[in-house]
Amino acid sequence: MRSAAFNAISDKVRAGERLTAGDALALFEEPDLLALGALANEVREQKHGDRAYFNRNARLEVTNVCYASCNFCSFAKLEEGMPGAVTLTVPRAIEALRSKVDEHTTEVHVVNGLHPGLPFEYYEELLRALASAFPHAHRKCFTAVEIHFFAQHYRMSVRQVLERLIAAGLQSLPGGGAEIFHPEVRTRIAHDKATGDEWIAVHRESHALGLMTNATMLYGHIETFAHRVDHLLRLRELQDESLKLGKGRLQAFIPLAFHPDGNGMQKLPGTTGVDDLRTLAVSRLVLDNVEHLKAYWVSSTPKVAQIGLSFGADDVDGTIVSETIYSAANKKAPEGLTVDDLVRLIREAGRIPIERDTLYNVVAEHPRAALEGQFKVRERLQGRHLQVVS
Ligand code: V47
Repeated sequence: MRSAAFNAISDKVRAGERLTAGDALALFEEPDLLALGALANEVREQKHGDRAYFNRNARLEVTNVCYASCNFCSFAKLEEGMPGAVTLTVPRAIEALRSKVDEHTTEVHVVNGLHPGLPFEYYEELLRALASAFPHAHRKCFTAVEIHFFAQHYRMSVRQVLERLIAAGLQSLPGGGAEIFHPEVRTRIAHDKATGDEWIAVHRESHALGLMTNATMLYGHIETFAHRVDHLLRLRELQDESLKLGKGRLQAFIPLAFHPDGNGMQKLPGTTGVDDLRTLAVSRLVLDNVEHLKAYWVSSTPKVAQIGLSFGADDVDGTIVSETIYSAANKKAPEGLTVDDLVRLIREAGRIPIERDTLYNVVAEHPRAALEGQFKVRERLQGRHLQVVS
């Protein structure tokens, strides 16, 4: 069942050799999913041992008004005044976050629609208000698509936008808006926002200014494996450049499984668990210069994210109270997970739960599951089974 190419690729991985586009494509097509997962797991354990990361984060979308009309999006409203369109004033945004943030929250993650009617000062004011209301929470705000939009709309360079936002309190960029970089796909699913090259240029500039950023890939819609490979290789190339410069860099890569509810591609079926695991594993093997790989439980479900911790991933993102982009496209997604939920999910995967901050500083290390604990779980499950049978 294993392909002929797989052994040669395994040898390259074990020798620390970089994989080519052809290797990456062969891995996406590899029939032996478990062998692929085991190889990605080797790399994951070399980098992180048994550690698996999560954080306590809160999400906020201050406006869902967005002039762009991405086919995959179930969140955006084209214009202010449309049913369901929401734009919070800065005080209302802070008020909305107060119910989600406590003294243990280490990150606020803010992303928005591309609203043509707000002044740039609104975003500066928002950052200053976040810093003053929640000084303990790192501000990871605005996707590269938003930064590119700000530059065009307010007639500034990307660097000027970033410098003003950093002065107002911006601390890192999330990885959203990357979708699929290749123009064959991007022009069909996201034709009126930053191109792939423009997305990359914003991250390059952010890294040069010393910011850490993340990167995502929206997969499981109309793209081919070759488009995914192209996406991964462009990110690897960006990271090579940024590492050479030695300032900021990509910290984590997050594959995002497409969800079809309520958007322009709702006839598509969405991804399967096997594709989610395969995509994690190939990402781990190809992105040899990116430290962390997130199995984002919101997109893949907590159960698949948990298994993902043995397919290359070392992070499950965080408590995420509470996001609206995915919940608009997947009504079944839970709103947030507690720290206890995340610790249990990681422990039962046989990993050590590490609570981190946005920059991967360790906040708390939770003990791994004791063997005794696992036996207790087994006894409990057997007990339950016996009750059902008897
Ligand atoms: O940019 C939108 C995606 C992203 C759908 O940086 C969809 O740590 C699936 O970027 N189906 C926002 N995906 C989420 C995001 C993110 C998530 C977790 C961690 C980080 C990080 C960033 O969600 C968007 C878009 O690519 N998205 N609609 C949909 N229907």
